[in-house]
Amino acid sequence: MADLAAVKRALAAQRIETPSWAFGNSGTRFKVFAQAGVPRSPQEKIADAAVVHKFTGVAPTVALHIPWDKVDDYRALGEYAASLGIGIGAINTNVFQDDDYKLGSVTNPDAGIRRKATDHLLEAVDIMDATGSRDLKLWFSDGINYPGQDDLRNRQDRLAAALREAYDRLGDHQRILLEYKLFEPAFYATDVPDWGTSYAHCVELGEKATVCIDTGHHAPGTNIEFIVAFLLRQKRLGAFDFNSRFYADDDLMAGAADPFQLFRIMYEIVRGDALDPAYGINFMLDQCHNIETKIPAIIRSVLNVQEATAKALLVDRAALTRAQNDGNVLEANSVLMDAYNTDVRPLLAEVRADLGLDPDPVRAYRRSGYQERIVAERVGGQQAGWGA
Ligand code: LRH
Ligand code: MN
Ligand code: MN
Repeated sequence: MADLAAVKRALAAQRIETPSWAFGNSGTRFKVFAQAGVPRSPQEKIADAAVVHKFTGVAPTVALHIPWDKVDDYRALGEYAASLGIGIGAINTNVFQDDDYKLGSVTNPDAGIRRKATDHLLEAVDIMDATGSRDLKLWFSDGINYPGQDDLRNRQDRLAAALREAYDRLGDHQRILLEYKLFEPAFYATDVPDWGTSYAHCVELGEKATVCIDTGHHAPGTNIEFIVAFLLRQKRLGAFDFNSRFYADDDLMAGAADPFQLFRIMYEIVRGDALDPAYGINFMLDQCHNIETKIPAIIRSVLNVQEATAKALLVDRAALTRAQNDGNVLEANSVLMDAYNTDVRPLLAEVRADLGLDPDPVRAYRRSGYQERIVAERVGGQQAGWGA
């Protein structure tokens, strides 16, 4: 049996980071459905993130995306967040929305464009310095659509050179999170397509470079928990972008499409003693809420991650090890499934009550009147950044 008091302590200490862009209007390339009450500024996104933290108690940081969250004074933005009780999380770079980047950003054959893209990475570190952020999150849309379009290997060299510059600019407490994605917007070959490529670049860079796993960025059927186990063993797992997918990079609510997968991932995290914030993994959400109301959907996503984590913590690890060592296949599998099939909602309600929170954060949000207030006050909400 798992130690219940220890499970509750771990759940109360868990941290999940929200993405500023999830609060803004978003959509597919076919249509952006505008919602009433969405933020008109980075400050209003931060205010909404603070509300998610207020009701969940476990989401005290918000990731920014630059230039979507561009302001004149980043120090003041960090102070504003602090005044609302939250911190600035990962700074996400954006080298994918400029005409110059049609053939790539840091891997572009044109040295001038590579310079511009690399300068953006360095600017992001300046923003980290001003806001107190620890994590430089890098995702490159770079890749090619046609065989022969560019030299695959030269592109790796150009990527390595840009990463080196960004890495050398980091302060002691700062680090790079290098995200991979199999395809889209490039379709034939992506320059950082998988965890192995990201991992190899991180090893080449040094200890402050780690891999970010976006759960929506794999081929269908990929065993993501294996990647988690492997990277933890190598001490190179730095972060998650949690979201759900049915088909491609769907960016639906974490834990909605496949809660069992999220449980299997969180089990490897627990098994690797990597849940504690002191270990340093940034458990972020990276999702869009195109048709559902955003703030309650983000709260729901935080609860889904908590539920998967609670089930992972409930696995009877002694019984599991025994069954594994005995070669008892069915028993080992049922030990894991027993934990997965436990209804952990009452346990999480207790954890929240102990923290002085409402046991049902979505209902508490709905009762709070915040949604009605922002709908009345905010006119002309900002788009998250793409899909126009
Ligand atoms: C790319 C991605 C990456 C971006 C975000 C908006 O698909 O997952 O993390 O920064 O979406
Ligand atoms: Mn992502
Ligand atoms: Mn994505």
